Amino acid sequence: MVSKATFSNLHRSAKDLVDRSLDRHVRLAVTGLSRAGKTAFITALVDHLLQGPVHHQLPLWSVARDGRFLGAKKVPQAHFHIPSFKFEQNINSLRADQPVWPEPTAGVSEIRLKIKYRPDSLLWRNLSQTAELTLDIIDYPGEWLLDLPLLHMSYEQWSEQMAQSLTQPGRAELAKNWLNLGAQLDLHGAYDELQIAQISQAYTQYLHECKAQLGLHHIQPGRFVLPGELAGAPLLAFFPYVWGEINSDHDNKDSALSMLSARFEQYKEHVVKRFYQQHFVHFDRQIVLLDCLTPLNTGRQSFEDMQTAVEQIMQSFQYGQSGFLRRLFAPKIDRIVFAASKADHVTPDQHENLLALVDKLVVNGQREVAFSGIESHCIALAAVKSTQVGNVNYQGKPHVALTGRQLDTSELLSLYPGEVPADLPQAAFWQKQGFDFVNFAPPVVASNLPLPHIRMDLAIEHLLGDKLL
Ligand SMILES: Nc1nc2c(ncn2[C@@H]2O[C@H](COP(=O)(O)OP(=O)(O)OP(=O)(O)O)[C@@H](O)[C@H]2O)c(=O)[nH]1
Ligand SMILES: [Mg+2]
Repeated sequence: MVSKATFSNLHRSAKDLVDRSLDRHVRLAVTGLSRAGKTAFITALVDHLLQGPVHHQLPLWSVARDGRFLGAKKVPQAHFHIPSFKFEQNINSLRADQPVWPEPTAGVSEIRLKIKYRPDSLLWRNLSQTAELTLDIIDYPGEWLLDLPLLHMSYEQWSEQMAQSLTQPGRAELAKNWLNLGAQLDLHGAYDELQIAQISQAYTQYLHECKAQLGLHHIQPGRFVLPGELAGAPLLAFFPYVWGEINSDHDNKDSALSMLSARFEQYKEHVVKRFYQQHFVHFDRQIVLLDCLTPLNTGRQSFEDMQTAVEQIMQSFQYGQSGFLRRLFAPKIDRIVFAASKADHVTPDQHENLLALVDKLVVNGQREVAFSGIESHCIALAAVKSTQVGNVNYQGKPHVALTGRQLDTSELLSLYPGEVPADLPQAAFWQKQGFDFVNFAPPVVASNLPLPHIRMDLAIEHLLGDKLL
């Protein structure tokens, strides 16, 4: 006889199965700061899935390892108003006779796949031989998450913070043109559209220079350097007032100050909030790609800036404690992967350190992320492995080294790039500056073979493994 408790267990597992059968749609968001490797990651991921189960190139993905992955196909995306991820263009570049990396991208885009697999559960097998998961992959710039703190700030507070940031090394020098132009502004006088547009352009130029010359990513407002479809809109024609105290007591509605504060408020409302409400709210899974190696190479300021940017990015996933965030959007993300990208730039003996470094970068924020009910994992990966590992003889002894085609010259190069610090680098690391980062061209891959990678399968397992049971 079936006891009451057993019956209730059976009932529950049957219900779980029905729920699971309905839960066959995942929106996977891929983000990271500029050049972190988002486009390469998505292109490689989609290519692996479209290649199907033939090559057994994904042993750490349980569904593929167990022989349950049956294949995938590209289907029309869900939202026709969102630009399509340019998969064909990107994969043609990577798989060309002389492969090149995909073009940089500036905004949000998406692609939809259907994955066919054989379910794991015995009970499921009785119900259906195969199942399908609809996977939407969304690419968006991590810089857009850096704007979140603006929502808590007034124009005055933001201006004060930006004035302080000018004291950081090298910034005031790059800001010279903007500072000179803005010094002529009569804040309480009637606003002059042309003058505001000119000073805004100079401010935007300054932000671009911070990115290009100082390797900085923590740039506000984020859309000024990555405007996407907002390029040229008056919504982006404002700047912080850094030429003295702001006294708004006796201000009038036609003043430059009123115009600047109004645009700042509209930016918060129509750009920052809208991104969370239209996009972020629908994400189920998230991978944040972190290129730790370029800032290690560029220097201390660039690395510390990335660290601040990462802390800032993590705030968007800390809604567990923030009533404000939960009111702004009803988040659903339940898993995040923090991935050190481009791991093929260091020798395998350094992968452990690279992983430890990512761990250290995110560890503080991770506690809050866990409090939001989000499971998180750290990994080190290469979307498209562009180097080979071998030995070179140096001073009569064999040393492990990487060989790849240098991006600029296309020439083969063997080098030992140096040691990755396993902890956030201290002063001594910067003094000896022992890291030698070289950009490599993508490898030449025969059209019938999968793209070589490092731990893409582990990334897929963390992001989707449980959705394909
Ligand atoms: N060696 C190696 N280099 C990589 C890999 N992924 C990306 N890169 C390098 O990093 C650059 C940027 O990669 P993208 O995928 O375009 O990065 P992104 O985050 O989409 O960049 P934006 O669109 O500009 O924000 C590439 O042009 C390559 O030089 C990788 O797996 N291995
Ligand atoms: Mg891109």
